[in-house]
Amino acid sequence: MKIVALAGGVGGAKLAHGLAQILPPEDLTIIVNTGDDFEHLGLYISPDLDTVCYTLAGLANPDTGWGRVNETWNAIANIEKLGGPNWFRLGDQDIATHIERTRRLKEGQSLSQITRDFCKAWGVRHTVLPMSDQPVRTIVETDEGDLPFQEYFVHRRCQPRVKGFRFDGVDSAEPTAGAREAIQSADAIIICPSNPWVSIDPILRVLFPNSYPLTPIIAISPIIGGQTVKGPAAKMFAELGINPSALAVAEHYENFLTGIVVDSVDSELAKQIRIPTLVTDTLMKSNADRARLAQETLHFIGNLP
Ligand code: FO1
Repeated sequence: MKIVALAGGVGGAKLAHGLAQILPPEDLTIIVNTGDDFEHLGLYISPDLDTVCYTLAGLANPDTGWGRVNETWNAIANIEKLGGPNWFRLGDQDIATHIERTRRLKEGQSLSQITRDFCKAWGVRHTVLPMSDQPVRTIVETDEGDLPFQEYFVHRRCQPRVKGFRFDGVDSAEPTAGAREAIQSADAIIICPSNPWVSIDPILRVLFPNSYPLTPIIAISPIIGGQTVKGPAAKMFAELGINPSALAVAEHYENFLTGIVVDSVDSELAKQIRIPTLVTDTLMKSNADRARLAQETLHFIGNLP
């Protein structure tokens, strides 16, 4: 079965890793959000792409989910000592990724080409693609004004109240060629348990600007028992006046979703969802959990009416 997975950062990367443990490289393409990308310290940072690649490569920091395992922090400590910005924690190994990516971008290479080369160097055999090679920038509209995503997420620790979202550049951003081809030949599209508002919506806007494909599209709810494992998705739903729940996730995607996977704690709520629903344990604490959830999701897709 050929699968396209749409992923944001940490939660998305975990399911992508589960799928990669099961599917051969030719059957899995992971299309990643780049709305969180930004320039910092003169470097081009692509947090979700790096999180997905590091996770697939077994290089991710298990404590944070982002950044590198066995990391050291000498560069950022010295930047701090010199009075530079230290709110975005770049580790020493991670900085090498950003320096080399920035160098190649300046040479005129595309983000997708660079990602392909980096994946090869890190031993990632499945295809990881940015959603677009053109810039899309997520802006969080808050009661304290419009904030670029990382400013809201990391610098302001998601504290400002959310009023809406904007994806600057989205109307002129083209999907990467590989993404287009993968979608055309996919048997199913899996929306990983990433934030619907800021991780998945930008990808959907780039890939499907006018209409959705007929391919089955299945989402895994990132909301479990009204809360998120990580990140501000539940807070965002609440601040936008929507009760955060797996039902709200199903309704968020209702125009095109074929099926949804929700956690066992939401089994009662699942009865209110009007599309095929798989109820199972969706918390991914170990590599085995990731593979099991991926396997169950593929089985669910295989048995869809
Ligand atoms: N998230 C944080 O909460 N604090 C950080 O200092 C931070 C640094 C960082 C460095 C590199 C990288 O690839 C990711 C990093 N993240 C950090 C995570 C990132 O901002 C978010 O997880 C994503 O943008 C949301 O998916």
